[in-house]
Amino acid sequence: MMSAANGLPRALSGKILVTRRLPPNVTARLQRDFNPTLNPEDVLRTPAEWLQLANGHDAILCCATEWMDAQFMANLPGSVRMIATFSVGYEHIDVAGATARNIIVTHTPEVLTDATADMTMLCLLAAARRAREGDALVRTGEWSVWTTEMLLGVHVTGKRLGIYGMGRIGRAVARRARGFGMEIHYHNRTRLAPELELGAIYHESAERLLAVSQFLSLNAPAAAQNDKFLNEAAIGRLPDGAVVVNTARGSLVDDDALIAALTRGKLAAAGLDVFAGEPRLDERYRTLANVFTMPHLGSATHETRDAMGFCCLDNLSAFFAGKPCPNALNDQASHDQDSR
Ligand code: 8YV
Repeated sequence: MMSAANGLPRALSGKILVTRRLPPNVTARLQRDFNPTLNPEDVLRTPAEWLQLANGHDAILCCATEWMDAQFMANLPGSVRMIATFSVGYEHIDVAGATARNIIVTHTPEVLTDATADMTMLCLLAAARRAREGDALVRTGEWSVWTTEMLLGVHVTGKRLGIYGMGRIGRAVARRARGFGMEIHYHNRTRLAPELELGAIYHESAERLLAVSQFLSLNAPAAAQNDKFLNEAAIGRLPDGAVVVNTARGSLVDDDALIAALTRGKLAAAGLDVFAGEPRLDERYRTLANVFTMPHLGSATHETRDAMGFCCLDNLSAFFAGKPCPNALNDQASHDQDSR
């Protein structure tokens, strides 16, 4: 393709529709290198509104808050040739539909691995050590005396941690948990090579993993096969008094089953950073003392959010330069647990 005055291929003008407000450093580079339509007020819009706004744009830079299903893809204006999502998860995008229309879709793997694994450990420790109740005791002024029995939690050192989904984030959780003296078990579609497994114990079936998991961390993507993975039967297989952590997606959990198990004491506690239908969530989570909650903050550090934005921009730059996008999803239709 011939280059136009701005250095972009002639057929493309670098017009990017940006659906959410992004970190200042990312926005500055967007404005320097492209011709973006920004959303400085961070207005949430309907798919129909985004479709209308997309007219005349070459690319869309979106977040996991924008649902782009088959109908959305079918109705996207012909000008749109690429979608870069500011997330590692991409269940909100019909990648097959995009591929059918020759639209490239990219995501942001790797850059949020450490932050999300940190959040997993935060949720694990907070749930095990009753951080929610302890914090409330201090803040409400109800802490009047120290006793040997107050708010006793679940001991972490020496316990078995089952990791469901041993992709990048699952492995980063394993690295951290080893430092806490935990024994690592995992289930994945395929067994990892020894240099990635690092002594973690592989279970060919999720059922076997559940049976040994005194702690269970969900680190698999929101693929159809993982929908409500943690249901009544799965919870029934966990050892009594287990602690469950979810920093992946709310859709992996059957809320009724989890809440019932936490209420009747089958499970000791849960640490949840993600919820089905968030930011709405099952109201019972708000009042259960043994649930530690966070509002989907897994990747929420300054450094990580900048890196996620720059990852999107690197993919956009490659696309506009006519080069392969480093994090394209289109040719990886069989992504599963390993993709996070
Ligand atoms: C993001 C996430 O913050 O990247 C993901 O898949 O779940 C989060 O860490 C969020 O989705 C941003 O779009």
